[in-house]
Amino acid sequence: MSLQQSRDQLLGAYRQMKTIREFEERLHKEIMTGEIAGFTHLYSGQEAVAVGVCQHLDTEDLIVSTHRGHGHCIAKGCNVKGMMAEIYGRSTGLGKGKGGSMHIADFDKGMLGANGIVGAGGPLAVGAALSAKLDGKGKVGICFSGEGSINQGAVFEAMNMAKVINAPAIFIIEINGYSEHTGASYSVGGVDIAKRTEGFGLKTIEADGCDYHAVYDAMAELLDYSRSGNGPSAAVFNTTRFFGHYEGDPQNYREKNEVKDHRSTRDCLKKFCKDNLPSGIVTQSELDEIDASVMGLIDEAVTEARNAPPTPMEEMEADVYISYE
Ligand SMILES: Cc1ncc(C[n+]2csc(CCOP(=O)(O)OP(=O)(O)O)c2C)c(N)n1
Repeated sequence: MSLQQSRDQLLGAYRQMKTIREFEERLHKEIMTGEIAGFTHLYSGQEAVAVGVCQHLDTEDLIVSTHRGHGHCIAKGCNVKGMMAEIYGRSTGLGKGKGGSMHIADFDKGMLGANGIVGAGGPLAVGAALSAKLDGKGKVGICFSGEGSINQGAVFEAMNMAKVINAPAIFIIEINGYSEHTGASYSVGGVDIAKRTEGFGLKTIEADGCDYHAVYDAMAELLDYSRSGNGPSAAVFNTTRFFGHYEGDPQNYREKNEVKDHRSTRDCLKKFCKDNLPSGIVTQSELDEIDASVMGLIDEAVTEARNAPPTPMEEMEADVYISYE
């Protein structure tokens, strides 16, 4: 039995997941046009994790993301048009077009940043958790990361430090099966990631990352634990990614029909509909309305980004360097 959620909560969660999906599906097409510079890593397929986690958070809870960060940004409330403009390198972007896909951040929303360095989020999240602990308002610092990051020393140190200082840090590990092009069964020694996090003394829950309700329920328990002064915790979610590691990845390392099969059997949006339509708590026409409004938003985001001015050369260095004198 899943935790009960109101109709508004469920519709809100569906809207977020659908927004992430359409943002990514559209970007996949737009990148082919050659108009977008830089590397992009799409999150499509993993939406239930970002949304199931962030549905519990407010702007004072801080999250740290990865190179595959669009889903975390949207779920945490970042402005979708500002994100699209950022990816297009426009002056209207959330980082004035200087960071691109892998450096989207919005401190006002408690989104401390995507990050191109695998594993770098761990120490940042512990810092966020320490500041939350000192503030004493029951807030948390959350580190999203893939199973590749779990082999990084910085993440081990972060987990250890979080436990030693009893900080409300929560490590979310999204197992999408691969680190770049290497299967998790090869790259993760011992394979059982939950045992690793438990080894650091973190309360750990494993759940299906393609099931919004499973993620939401697991997070309710972990947040209750970490917000109440019990220290750090971890969630290990099995999920899948629908695109390559980066846009342009030929994906020769995947089974021929793997993505097609996952799109038909492990799609978190389909699962959400299957779980919530039969009871009538949400209706197909409500979901259709959301679909239409999301498509409209993404269309506008792309058109506005395309038409926005690029960041002028003379502003390129502004906000990049800081003087401590
Ligand atoms: C410290 C560091 N080492 C290597 C890389 C190159 N790299 C970029 S993404 C990636 C794989 C990360 O895999 P995972 O953490 O599972 O995240 P996913 O891509 O599956 O979301 C690697 C090795 C990097 N960016 N930073």
